[in-house]
Amino acid sequence: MIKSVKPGQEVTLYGYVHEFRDLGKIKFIQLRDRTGTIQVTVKNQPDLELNREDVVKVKGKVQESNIAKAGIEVISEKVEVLSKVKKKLPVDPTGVVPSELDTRLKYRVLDLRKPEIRRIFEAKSHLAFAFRDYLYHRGFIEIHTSSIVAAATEGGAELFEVQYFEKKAYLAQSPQLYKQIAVVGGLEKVYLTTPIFRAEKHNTIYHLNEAISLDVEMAFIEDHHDVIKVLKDVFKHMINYTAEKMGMPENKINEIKTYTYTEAVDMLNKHGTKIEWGEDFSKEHEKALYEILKEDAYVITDFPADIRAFYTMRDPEDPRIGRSFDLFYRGLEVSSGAQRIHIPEVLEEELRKRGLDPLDFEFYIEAFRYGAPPHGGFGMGLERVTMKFMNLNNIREAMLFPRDRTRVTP
Ligand code: AMO
Repeated sequence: MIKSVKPGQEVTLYGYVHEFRDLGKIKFIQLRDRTGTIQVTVKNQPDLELNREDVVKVKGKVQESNIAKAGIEVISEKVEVLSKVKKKLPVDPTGVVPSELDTRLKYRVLDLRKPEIRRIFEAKSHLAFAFRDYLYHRGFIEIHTSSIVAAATEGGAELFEVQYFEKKAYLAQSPQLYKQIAVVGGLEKVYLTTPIFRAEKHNTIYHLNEAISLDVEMAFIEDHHDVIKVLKDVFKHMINYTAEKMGMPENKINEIKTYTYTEAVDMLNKHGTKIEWGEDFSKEHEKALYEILKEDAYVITDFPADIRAFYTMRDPEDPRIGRSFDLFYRGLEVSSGAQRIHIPEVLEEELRKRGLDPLDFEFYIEAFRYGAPPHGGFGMGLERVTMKFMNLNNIREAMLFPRDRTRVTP
């Protein structure tokens, strides 16, 4: 790796030709790998001809240098060409000439060669690792559930249909039903990092048609506040760990406060953004709330039950309210969750209320007929968190190969 070489070492380095200067007898390569660039001075290969982004193997000795930017250079014994660039580069991998997002995504293979683009995926890797690491060390079990499912969980309109032999099936919008069954089955505390699929037709900067969901589900809770505590702790750990690793201490967060939906509605109305109790937050409401609170992260709880998914438990004291919550990060909803209904008859009733047929959910409802602990959990969108952590303008930036209405390749 280029970053770790020291003067005096004999090295073999692999990388891309970032720049090539040919002065006849002497040639200079700026050799680049993902850790940095180094100057290579070539004095013994007069025929060597290179272009930007050719891939080479360099053997040589590292020495201090007055002219090289990094203060060291490699005096080459041999440069071996491993791959030649075959076409004009459609995206400038140095980023000096900017490209549109569409073009960059089409040529992601070149786009990724820019350090600032690679950093997005380094941050995403740290965020996902911190999520897993935190839960693993607290007795949660990582589970894996199928992406091919028979029923909708988050509203019927946003499903991708698949032909599953003679039957119709769907791509999972969420591992919701299965993480619940796993917990009720006795795994008690589980987490997943899994693709979710949403056939949302609209193109927005916050929606992907395939995203990565970080899911948690846990049994034997008193109410949703037990889950909110885990959500806050794991989220803080994800952000603070990643801030440390990425050298972005300004991103660290401390306390995450909780407000009820009713408090949020009051705050919005008081500050001139009209909203009726019972309405779901629009993007404008979310933006206005962020401007009022001016906090990087906060949790809103106790949404009206009717605007939440069918599996949300109602508050026994005020059934208009669902034991539910959302986490907002830099003004964007990044996670949502709830205490779940664990009484089969109540589940059936909530399904019917929403015009859904309990028969379609029989395998799920059945799981609650053999003793089911009170339980709850949440799902968190990894790309949304990455997007806000890295201050990106579009969620597509946070997905290596994003799927949207018009994009299924690369
Ligand atoms: P929900 O539908 O709110 O809840 O999704 C949870 C989180 O997943 C992310 N997300 C998305 N990210 C990018 N593009 C999308 N199209 C997209 N859809 C969702 C968001 C969102 O907050 N089963 C419940 C979770 C639970 O209760 O455990 C669920 O799926 O960050």
